[in-house]
Amino acid sequence: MDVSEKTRIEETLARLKGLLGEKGAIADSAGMAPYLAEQRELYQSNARLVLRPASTREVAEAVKLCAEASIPIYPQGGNTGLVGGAVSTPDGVLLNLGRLNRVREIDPINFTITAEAGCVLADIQRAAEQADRLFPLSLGAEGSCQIGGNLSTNAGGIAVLRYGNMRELTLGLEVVLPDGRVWNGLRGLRKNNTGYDLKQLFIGGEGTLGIITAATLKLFPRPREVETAFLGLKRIEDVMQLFARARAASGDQLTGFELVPRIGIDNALKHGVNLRDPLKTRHDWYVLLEVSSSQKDSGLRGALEDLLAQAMESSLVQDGVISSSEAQRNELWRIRASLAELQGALGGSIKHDVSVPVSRVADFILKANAAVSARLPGIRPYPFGHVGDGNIHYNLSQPAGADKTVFLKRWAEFNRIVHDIVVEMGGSISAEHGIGLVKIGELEHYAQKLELELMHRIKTAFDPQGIMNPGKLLKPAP
Ligand code: FAD
Ligand code: 2HG
Ligand code: ZN
Repeated sequence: MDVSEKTRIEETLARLKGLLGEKGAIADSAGMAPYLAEQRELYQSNARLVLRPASTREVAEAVKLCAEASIPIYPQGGNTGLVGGAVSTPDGVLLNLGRLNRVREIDPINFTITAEAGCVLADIQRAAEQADRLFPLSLGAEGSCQIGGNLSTNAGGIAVLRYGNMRELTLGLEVVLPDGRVWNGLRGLRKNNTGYDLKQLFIGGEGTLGIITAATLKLFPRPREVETAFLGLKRIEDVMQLFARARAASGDQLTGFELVPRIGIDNALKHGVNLRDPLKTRHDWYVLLEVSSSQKDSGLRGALEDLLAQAMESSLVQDGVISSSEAQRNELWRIRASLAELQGALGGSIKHDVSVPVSRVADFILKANAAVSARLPGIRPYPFGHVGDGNIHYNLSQPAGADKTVFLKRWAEFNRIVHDIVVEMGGSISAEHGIGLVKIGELEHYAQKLELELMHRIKTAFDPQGIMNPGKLLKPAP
């Protein structure tokens, strides 16, 4: 770097501090540390400054200054992402959206909420509830992840089956582009056929095309009745047969259908706080099934009992419980939520957030289990998650007593085994967590050449300088 460039960067950093003030431009290492840590401890960020602007105008002006000095910008929400998407480098600034946290409008007749990107997901759920509406996105990190992060990763979670993922929940966006201009696409329209749907490029764009500052999101009628069951099954094939029956019988009332493996229950009972086995008998597989209705006295419980009685009669389901209180329901969901949090207790884990057509889920798990066990006897498959969407968190825990570092060195090898099976079944190597840094090589390996070419051309069209979250999702163009 020559002297004039160094001076230009120093001047820009000083102007950023002047623009954003003490609260909005953090330069000391203790203040920066929480933003520079990474969820899975796979990476350590670094940055010239952590920026915390408090308005769209401040984001736009900060981006404009960075663009003029070609300083890389790394957008960050709640920093709960699992693929290293919000990691920053020493030559850049990390731009955290946490202070843009206002709900701008709730329109109960249009069934929409317009909120800033830094709003925490759980706060948006609460704001909707106070207006007697439902914002349905729900996931384990909802107490800290932010709407901007949810949009940029196209987050999924436990209610996609009924309500769709973030892509389907979004009507409009406001975005600061990599040159500092603001695109106001905050429309609350269900129908709008005026050319390319630009918002979809930013949703799932992992912050590589611009910084989302606000969004208009869909709301739904609040459920008046919810019934939750925890069921024990013998075979993974039975799980998927049960799914088909439940969906056919319940239609849109089926809101959640989550897979829990026995290894997850054993681990939760050993390492979780105040968790109990919901069933008296042991089973290889469990399903957490939820149905809901926006009507009172909808006959939901009776219909669920009938479905389960028939499933037990035909030996599809071995045992089960339907929750009889909100407390019991929460306890069942706590077991499901603990799966991700507690897996680390089993040592090193290689994650695969994959999807296949729902009809191939059982086939996938059986084939992948056989393949990874043949490669490393004693490896502990830990498959769980949103199987009603065909999304399996096909995580692999190290063999008991094995060396964690040695196991994790085989990451790429196991990725290849599992992802080859996924792709052969017409599936996806990233169902809901995104590409970030972790899967960048895998995307290059599996994406069609034409897809990659089009993605690079989109990136260049929006961000010709390559300063917006560089090195994420796509490798920088040569
Ligand atoms: P961050 O981690 O801060 O950032 C994620 C990506 O978005 C980065 O690339 C970042 O640069 C970009 N970004 C963030 N904000 C903006 C913005 N305003 N504009 C542009 N780019 C931005 N994910 C699921 O989909 N389903 C689950 O069920 C689920 N469960 C989880 C459970 C646990 C316990 C944990 C730790 C994570 C889970 N996740 C899940 C992953 C994670 O919570 C989601 O990916 C979430 O959407 C990330 O939001 P965030 O605000 O933390 O984003
Ligand atoms: C979940 O569904 C999350 O619990 C986390 O998506 C998955 O940790 C994981 O692999
Ligand atoms: Zn998940």
